[in-house]
Amino acid sequence: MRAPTSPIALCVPLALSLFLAACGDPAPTYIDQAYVRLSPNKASPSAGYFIAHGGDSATQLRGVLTDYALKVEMHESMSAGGMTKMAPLSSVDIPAKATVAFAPGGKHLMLWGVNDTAIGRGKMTLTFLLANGDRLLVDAVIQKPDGTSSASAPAVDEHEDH
Ligand SMILES: [Cu+2]
Repeated sequence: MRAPTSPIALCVPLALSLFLAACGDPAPTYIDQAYVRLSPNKASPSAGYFIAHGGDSATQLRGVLTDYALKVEMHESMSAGGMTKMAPLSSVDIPAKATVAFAPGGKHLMLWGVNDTAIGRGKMTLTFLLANGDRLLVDAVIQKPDGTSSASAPAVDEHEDH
Protein backbone atom coordinates (compact mmCIF):
# COMPACT_ATOMS: atom_id res chain seq x y z
CA MET A 1 0.00 0.00 0.00
CA ARG A 2 1.36 3.43 -0.98
CA ALA A 3 1.61 6.22 1.52
CA PRO A 4 -0.67 9.10 0.52
CA THR A 5 1.27 12.04 -0.92
CA SER A 6 1.25 14.96 1.45
CA PRO A 7 -0.38 18.02 -0.11
CA ILE A 8 2.04 20.20 1.85
CA ALA A 9 5.04 18.54 0.22
CA LEU A 10 3.51 19.30 -3.19
CA CYS A 11 2.78 22.93 -2.35
CA VAL A 12 6.13 24.06 -1.01
CA PRO A 13 8.22 23.75 -4.21
CA LEU A 14 5.46 25.56 -6.16
CA ALA A 15 5.28 28.38 -3.63
CA LEU A 16 9.07 28.69 -3.68
CA SER A 17 9.27 28.96 -7.45
CA LEU A 18 6.51 31.62 -7.50
CA PHE A 19 8.40 33.56 -4.87
CA LEU A 20 11.64 33.43 -6.88
CA ALA A 21 9.84 34.52 -10.05
CA ALA A 22 8.28 37.45 -8.20
CA CYS A 23 11.71 38.54 -6.99
CA GLY A 24 13.42 38.31 -10.37
CA ASP A 25 10.91 40.19 -12.54
CA PRO A 26 10.36 43.95 -12.32
CA ALA A 27 6.90 44.79 -10.96
CA PRO A 28 4.60 45.75 -13.83
CA THR A 29 2.16 48.63 -13.93
CA TYR A 30 -1.39 47.38 -13.41
CA ILE A 31 -4.97 48.65 -13.26
CA ASP A 32 -7.71 47.64 -10.83
CA GLN A 33 -11.05 48.79 -9.37
CA ALA A 34 -12.36 49.64 -12.84
CA TYR A 35 -16.03 50.50 -13.19
CA VAL A 36 -18.32 52.29 -15.59
CA ARG A 37 -21.18 54.44 -14.29
CA LEU A 38 -23.89 54.61 -16.96
CA SER A 39 -25.29 57.99 -17.86
CA PRO A 40 -28.98 58.46 -16.94
CA ASN A 41 -29.49 59.65 -20.51
CA LYS A 42 -28.51 57.26 -23.32
CA ALA A 43 -27.59 60.17 -25.60
CA SER A 44 -24.90 61.47 -23.25
CA PRO A 45 -21.65 59.67 -22.45
CA SER A 46 -21.10 57.39 -19.48
CA ALA A 47 -18.11 57.75 -17.15
CA GLY A 48 -15.40 55.23 -16.29
CA TYR A 49 -13.10 55.12 -13.27
CA PHE A 50 -10.16 52.97 -12.16
CA ILE A 51 -6.88 53.00 -10.24
CA ALA A 52 -3.53 52.73 -12.03
CA HIS A 53 -0.67 51.32 -9.95
CA GLY A 54 2.81 52.23 -11.20
CA GLY A 55 5.33 49.41 -11.46
CA ASP A 56 9.10 49.61 -10.99
CA SER A 57 9.43 51.86 -14.06
CA ALA A 58 7.46 54.99 -14.85
CA THR A 59 5.21 54.83 -17.92
CA GLN A 60 2.24 56.66 -19.42
CA LEU A 61 -1.32 55.70 -20.16
CA ARG A 62 -1.79 56.56 -23.83
CA GLY A 63 -5.40 55.53 -24.33
CA VAL A 64 -8.19 53.10 -23.58
CA LEU A 65 -9.96 50.89 -26.11
CA THR A 66 -13.01 48.66 -25.87
CA ASP A 67 -15.17 46.57 -28.17
CA TYR A 68 -18.18 47.46 -26.01
CA ALA A 69 -18.55 51.19 -26.65
CA LEU A 70 -18.47 53.35 -29.76
CA LYS A 71 -15.79 55.69 -28.42
CA VAL A 72 -13.67 56.12 -25.27
CA GLU A 73 -11.76 59.27 -24.27
CA MET A 74 -9.65 60.18 -21.23
CA HIS A 75 -10.78 63.45 -19.64
CA GLU A 76 -9.97 65.60 -16.66
CA SER A 77 -12.52 67.72 -14.80
CA MET A 78 -11.32 70.97 -13.31
CA SER A 79 -13.04 73.93 -11.74
CA ALA A 80 -12.27 77.38 -13.08
CA GLY A 81 -14.09 80.49 -11.88
CA GLY A 82 -16.80 78.49 -10.10
CA MET A 83 -17.51 76.41 -13.23
CA THR A 84 -16.54 72.78 -13.70
CA LYS A 85 -15.10 72.06 -17.11
CA MET A 86 -13.51 69.01 -18.59
CA ALA A 87 -10.73 68.67 -21.11
CA PRO A 88 -9.49 65.62 -23.04
CA LEU A 89 -6.17 64.09 -21.99
CA SER A 90 -3.92 62.57 -24.65
CA SER A 91 -1.72 60.80 -22.13
CA VAL A 92 -1.43 60.43 -18.36
CA ASP A 93 1.84 59.87 -16.49
CA ILE A 94 1.98 56.82 -14.23
CA PRO A 95 5.10 57.37 -12.10
CA ALA A 96 7.02 54.40 -10.75
CA LYS A 97 5.41 52.87 -7.64
CA ALA A 98 2.77 55.62 -7.52
CA THR A 99 -1.01 55.37 -7.66
CA VAL A 100 -3.01 57.40 -10.17
CA ALA A 101 -6.76 57.46 -9.56
CA PHE A 102 -9.38 58.12 -12.19
CA ALA A 103 -12.21 59.10 -9.85
CA PRO A 104 -15.39 61.21 -9.81
CA GLY A 105 -14.53 64.94 -9.94
CA GLY A 106 -11.08 64.39 -11.48
CA LYS A 107 -9.65 62.27 -14.25
CA HIS A 108 -12.22 59.98 -15.84
CA LEU A 109 -13.07 58.05 -18.97
CA MET A 110 -15.97 59.10 -21.15
CA LEU A 111 -17.66 56.27 -23.02
CA TRP A 112 -20.14 56.87 -25.81
CA GLY A 113 -22.63 54.20 -26.85
CA VAL A 114 -22.01 51.50 -24.25
CA ASN A 115 -23.10 48.16 -25.74
CA ASP A 116 -26.48 46.81 -24.50
CA THR A 117 -25.18 43.24 -24.24
CA ALA A 118 -22.36 44.41 -21.97
CA ILE A 119 -24.87 46.37 -19.88
CA GLY A 120 -27.02 43.24 -19.50
CA ARG A 121 -23.94 41.22 -18.50
CA GLY A 122 -22.92 43.91 -15.99
CA LYS A 123 -19.32 44.20 -17.12
CA MET A 124 -17.14 45.13 -20.05
CA THR A 125 -13.50 44.58 -20.95
CA LEU A 126 -11.32 47.68 -21.31
CA THR A 127 -7.86 47.62 -22.91
CA PHE A 128 -5.39 50.11 -21.44
CA LEU A 129 -2.53 51.09 -23.75
CA LEU A 130 0.74 51.96 -22.02
CA ALA A 131 3.70 53.88 -23.46
CA ASN A 132 5.96 50.90 -22.68
CA GLY A 133 3.96 48.79 -25.15
CA ASP A 134 1.95 46.85 -22.56
CA ARG A 135 -1.77 46.37 -23.24
CA LEU A 136 -3.67 45.67 -20.04
CA LEU A 137 -7.05 43.96 -20.33
CA VAL A 138 -9.26 44.81 -17.38
CA ASP A 139 -12.89 43.93 -16.67
CA ALA A 140 -14.89 46.97 -15.58
CA VAL A 141 -18.10 46.49 -13.63
CA ILE A 142 -21.00 48.39 -15.20
CA GLN A 143 -23.22 50.29 -12.77
CA LYS A 144 -26.55 51.93 -13.37
CA PRO A 145 -26.71 55.71 -12.71
CA ASP A 146 -27.82 54.95 -9.11
CA GLY A 147 -24.71 52.84 -8.52
CA THR A 148 -26.37 49.40 -8.56
CA SER A 149 -25.26 46.63 -10.93
CA SER A 150 -26.50 46.90 -14.51
CA ALA A 151 -26.62 43.09 -14.89
CA SER A 152 -30.11 42.06 -15.99
CA ALA A 153 -29.91 38.54 -14.51
CA PRO A 154 -28.91 38.07 -10.86
CA ALA A 155 -25.11 38.10 -10.83
CA VAL A 156 -23.55 34.65 -10.45
CA ASP A 157 -21.10 34.78 -7.58
CA GLU A 158 -18.04 32.92 -8.84
CA HIS A 159 -16.66 32.75 -5.31
CA GLU A 160 -19.71 31.20 -3.64
CA ASP A 161 -17.69 28.36 -2.19
CA HIS A 162 -15.38 30.59 -0.15
CU1 LIG B 1 -15.49 63.91 -19.48
